[in-house]
Amino acid sequence: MKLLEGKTVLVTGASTGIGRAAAIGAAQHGADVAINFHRDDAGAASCVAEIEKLGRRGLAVKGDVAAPETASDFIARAVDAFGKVDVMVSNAGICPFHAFLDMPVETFERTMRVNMHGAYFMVQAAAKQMVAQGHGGSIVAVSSISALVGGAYQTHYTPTKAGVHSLMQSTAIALGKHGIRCNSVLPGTILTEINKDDLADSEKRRYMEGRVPLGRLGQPEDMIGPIAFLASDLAAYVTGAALLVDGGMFVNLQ
Ligand code: NAD
Ligand code: RM4
Repeated sequence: MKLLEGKTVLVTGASTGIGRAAAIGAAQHGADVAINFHRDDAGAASCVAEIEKLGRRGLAVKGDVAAPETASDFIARAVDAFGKVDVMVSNAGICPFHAFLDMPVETFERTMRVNMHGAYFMVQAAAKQMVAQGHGGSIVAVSSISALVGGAYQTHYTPTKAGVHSLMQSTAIALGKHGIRCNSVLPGTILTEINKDDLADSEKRRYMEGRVPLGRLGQPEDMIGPIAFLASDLAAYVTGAALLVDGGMFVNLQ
């Protein structure tokens, strides 16, 4: 069953990981897809090639989400190419693991700017376009299980993920009258570039795996269904919600 037939889907940070899977997954579900990427030209080109192999139109637009003009440029380029924006998946993010007491100011500020400011600008730019179009839309933010629980080496990161989740709650209210739904997905631990070094520590990896009732860490493709569902008309009465996609990690106390 194709959930996104005829829709135009935009995904930020889609040259790798969850964003790439969400972009290719949207094409599998029948959408044309525009991706934002930061530096990885080859990754972006191969993501577009996968989208086109599926018979859908693809477009890659380079830009740093921390800069507000990246958002307006991304939306304008996508509208030029595909005529409209139906779905925004705000996914780009960083997590440079670091201890709290000696957190470098630059690391803290950059993490805030990419994860929180970046999501804010992208969501706002997409919403402006959707309001102008007049036929609603769907925004899905990639938050995290880390919106709900902490991490000793993530004191700069977890507040951004809680912030993104909160942003979806407030924009759901602000945009409801325009028929624009806003939800977040909360991935648990998904094997991507963002945690490659952290999980290279075999003890840490075994600990994280042991916390998951389904018995494995996630793959980027595990995020396709939940994101496509929230993006689609199947979720027509879902807004302001958050969907944990963590193999049960969050509820696993004892
Ligand atoms: P990833 O490193 O593969 O993907 C992050 C993407 O964001 C990369 O493509 C990167 O180039 C892009 N990006 C980084 N800074 C950017 C910038 N300034 N402008 C534009 N793009 C930028 O890792 P991922 O796990 O796929 O991460 C995607 C999202 O998922 C992040 O927001 C992350 O917080 C979230 N998340 C990941 C996990 C996990 O376990 N992997 C869990 C919860 C949430
Ligand atoms: C997630 C969660 C994961 C971690 C990534 C980087 O939000 O905390 O465990 O690997 O971030």
